[in-house]
Order: sequence, then C-alpha cells, then structure tokens
Amino acid sequence: HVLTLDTGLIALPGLALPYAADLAQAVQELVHSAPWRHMQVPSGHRMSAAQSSCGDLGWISDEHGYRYSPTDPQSGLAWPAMPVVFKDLLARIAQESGQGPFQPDTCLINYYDEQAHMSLHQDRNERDLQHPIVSVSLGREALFLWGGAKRSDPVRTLRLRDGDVLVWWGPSRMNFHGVRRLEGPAHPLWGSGRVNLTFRKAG
Ligand code: MD3
Ligand code: FE
Repeated sequence: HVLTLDTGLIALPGLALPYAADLAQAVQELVHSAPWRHMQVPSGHRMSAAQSSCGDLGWISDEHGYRYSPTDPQSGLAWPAMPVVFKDLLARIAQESGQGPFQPDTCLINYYDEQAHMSLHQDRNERDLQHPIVSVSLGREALFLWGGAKRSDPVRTLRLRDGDVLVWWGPSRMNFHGVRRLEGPAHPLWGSGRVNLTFRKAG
C-alpha cells in the first residue's frame, strides 16, 4: 500500500521485501568491484557510514568537497553497472507509486553498522533537483530524522524498516534528513547492519 506522508513524500512499506535475497546478492557482488569505503568530508572527518555506488556516476567526497564522478577514485575505473534486480525493483516502485518512470544514473549504497549515523543534511549535488529520489531500506531498523527545508526546522523521527521504500520529490526533495542510529535486533539476511539504497538522477 501507499502512504502519503507529506507533499512530495510517499512511503511504500515493505515493498522491497520480495527482492531481498536478490538484492543481498547484488550488493555483495557490487562491493566486490567497488568496496565499501568511509569517505572523507571537506572538514577532514571520515563518515561513519560506509558507501559504494553503481551506475554511470557515483557520489564521492574528499577534501575538495562533494560531487558525482563517472569513476571510482579508489580504482580509477567506471562504477559497476546497475544490477538487474535494482532496475526490476525500481520498475515495481514506479508502478506502485505512480511517480515513475525513474531515470536514475546512479545508486548510492550506504552501510551502517552499530556505531554509524548520518548527520542532518540536504542532498543538493544532483544537477536537476526536480528529479525524485527513491530510497530503499534493507536489514536492521533505523531511526530516521526528517526535517524541513531549513536546518532549523523541527525534526520528526520515523522508523525505517526492512524493505521500506520512500519516494521524495517536490518540496520534500529538499528536506534536511539524517539517520540517528540503528535499532532493534539483527536481521537474518543482513546481520547487525543496515543497507540503504538511494536511486538518483544526478547528471
Ligand atoms: C530526502 N541516506 O544517502 S534514506 C543519503 O538511510 C541519505 O542512508 C539515508 O540520506 C540513509 O543521502 C536516508 C532517505 C532519504 C534519502 C535521500 C533523500 C531521504 C531523502 C534525499 C532528499 C530528501
Ligand atoms: Fe541524504
């Protein structure tokens, strides 16, 4: 079912669950080619969530700033292609949400362990901010922080569970957001961590 949470934000709880086994295998293969890494942010800190990317572009961060790159700076090679199961899932999300077809040229893959979090931020490195962002939560539950268009706006908390899909566009696309911490028990397939996929059209 589809829940409208705000203008430009819908949730599709558990929609990715039937894809879990194939997604787990695809992520495992992806991180074989483009291993998990903790990017450095311009302030010099290392992000606590580990990341990888696939598609024509990948999100990177270093001492010079945040941007999208056609190559993985760690290998100098193109990012791995978007796995078929990612595209299949995205087609299902488009069908169910009525917001597609999505034309992502990248999927950023975040991995959270027990200690990881993601500070409140906006996503604005994409060339055209009109394109929706689709996020897919896999594995352990997370306490998600969901603010407004200004950093100072009040922040709500939302529990993101295994298989939950969110589609963000319009005014919600610019909401500040973050991940406070993981919650709940380990997951039979994903273990004590959590994986989040965000599909974007960045270029
Ligand atoms: C709202 N990821 O990768 S998913 C990120 O759980 C990111 O890993 C979090 O924030 C995670 O940038 C949150 C939900 C999400 C993702 C992207 C958004 C919400 C968003 C982009 C714009 C607005
Ligand atoms: Fe984000």
